[in-house]
Amino acid sequence: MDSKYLEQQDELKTGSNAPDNPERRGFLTGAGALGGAVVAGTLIAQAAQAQTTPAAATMPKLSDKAWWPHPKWGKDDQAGASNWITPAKVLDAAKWIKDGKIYRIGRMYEAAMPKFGERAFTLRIPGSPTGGPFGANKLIYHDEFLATEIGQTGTQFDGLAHIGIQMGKDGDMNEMRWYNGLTELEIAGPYGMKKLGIEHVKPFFTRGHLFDVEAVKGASWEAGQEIKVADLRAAMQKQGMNEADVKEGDAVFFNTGWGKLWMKNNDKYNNGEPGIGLEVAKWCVDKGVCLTGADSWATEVVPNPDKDLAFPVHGELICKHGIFNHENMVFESLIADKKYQFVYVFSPAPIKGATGSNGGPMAIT
Ligand code: UVW
Repeated sequence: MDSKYLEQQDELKTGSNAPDNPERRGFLTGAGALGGAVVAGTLIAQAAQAQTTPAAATMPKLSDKAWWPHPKWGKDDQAGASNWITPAKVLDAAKWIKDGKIYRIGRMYEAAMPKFGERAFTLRIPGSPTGGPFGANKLIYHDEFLATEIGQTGTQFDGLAHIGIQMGKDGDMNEMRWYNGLTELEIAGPYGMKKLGIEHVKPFFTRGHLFDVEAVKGASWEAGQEIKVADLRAAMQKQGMNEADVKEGDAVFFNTGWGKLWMKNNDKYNNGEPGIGLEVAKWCVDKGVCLTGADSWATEVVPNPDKDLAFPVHGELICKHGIFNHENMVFESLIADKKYQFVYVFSPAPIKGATGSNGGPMAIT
């Protein structure tokens, strides 16, 4: 796949790709005064800076950076890089199953887990039990009621309606652009997204490659540290992998060590993270991967080393290229067994109009 849009990054340094959600702005407000430090509550100075409305003259224009129609999947596509998962791809991936071992690479969901901003995870079991007894056999049962951002808490799969880019003037819904150039007015609906909902994403059964950059460094990476392509190459060398092994439609995962903070130091976990930047994003686009994932809450480096940018990898991969992202993953068992290549299996919950999915991703070796 071509990467011409990634090469236009200089034009994007206007900050207009920063989210303009007032609630999210609340998390960012005030961070600028702290000189780049990341403070409790996910206040990110760099992101706050990127919130600044750029001068009109420097705003990106629709005409010079249109990423649509998608060059491979076409203007009407809503499935993005899940289109890579063809029967041939599945058969090829299946060749990597040798010992039949299944690894859980998603985390347990619980109310106390780290969450971005004000997101919530609230589980209630109505009644004790919820109902019954029924019939002569006296059957009883429990239900559950869950209130959460279903695709944005815990181990989360980012769909194509999750990330867009404000083009032109802030607040102009005709210039809030999503995958395939769809506008906010075209996709948004009060009872679910009218387009780009998670139900359009095809189930994944594909080759997965894990880059244990924590092992390369010999220690956990720190917030704000960017994983570069050179680090991936060092991981491949250490793990006995070849760059040519990463093929179109494969999934790539990054282990940074940040996941060790999960439920141990949630404040630190939430306040920035190490991760990939635009250089590795370009590598992913060039490789034609279907998905990225990491042991962190965004996969990408936060704050971004370029203080003008906020979550630029999300914008590049999800919005512009339809490449999915899986966050808050856990790779410890794979690493303990030195299993760096496996079959990644995940089917997003097909909730009509949802922007993401929770669930239980697997690695099969
Ligand atoms: C954002 O929504 C910016 O991040 P995430 O996809 O990590 O939830």
